[in-house]
Amino acid sequence: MSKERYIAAKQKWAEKRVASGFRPRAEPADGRLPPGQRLTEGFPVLDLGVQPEISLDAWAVRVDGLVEKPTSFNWSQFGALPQVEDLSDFHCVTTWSKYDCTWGGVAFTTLYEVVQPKAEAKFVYFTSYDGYSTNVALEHCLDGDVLIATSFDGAPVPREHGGPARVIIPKLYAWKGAKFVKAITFLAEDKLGFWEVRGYSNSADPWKEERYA
Ligand SMILES: Nc1nc2c(c(=O)[nH]1)N[C@H]1C(S)=C(S)[C@@H](COP(=O)(O)O)O[C@H]1N2
Ligand SMILES: [Mo]
Repeated sequence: MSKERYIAAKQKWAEKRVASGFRPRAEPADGRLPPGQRLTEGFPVLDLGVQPEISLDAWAVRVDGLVEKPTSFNWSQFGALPQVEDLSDFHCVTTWSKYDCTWGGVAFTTLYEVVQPKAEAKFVYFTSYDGYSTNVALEHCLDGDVLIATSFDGAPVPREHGGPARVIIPKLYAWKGAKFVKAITFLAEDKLGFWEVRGYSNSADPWKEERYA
């Protein structure tokens, strides 16, 4: 499917499900699987039809916006930051969930400490090398399990899953985690990202089944 048709189809899906009276379910399917999700053993790939190839030499992530110290990290600078690992479950809005993903990389809170956001900063806008974007309230980014991941299950994040580096926000639907991340921008006002302007929820809490806006 072409990129435009895929995007249009996914947007239409959100619109149709809203029009047909989709209502969030209150109760999780079990203690671990959020409502309306089913478990997958594999690891599906969701992208816009482009998997940008970024060599580690050319790679950088910029952290900017309302911060005291805007900083751009190249690959070796990023690798020199404190590294953490986190085990989490992964929930995609298209109803699949994957348990027990081990992500390694730099905690969002580490970048936060380096760039020193100003008091007005309340939202974060992520931009990716494939043109993708997504937005998250700062308070959700400050959870200890939010990472800019460079490894998955002990190996470099494969290109199709967003390498060299991708954002992981386990408590939100996975579209809030930008693959191929290129810039992280602190904002005073919220600014909707790629899927958020196309009918997907801004808050994206899988436990409240916040799929659509
Ligand atoms: N840059 C970028 N990040 C992205 C996407 C994308 O198309 N481009 N898709 C999002 C969606 S909808 C999901 S479900 C997850 C999928 O991650 P995966 O391909 O590793 O399963 O990445 C999210 N981050
Ligand atoms: Mo998704």
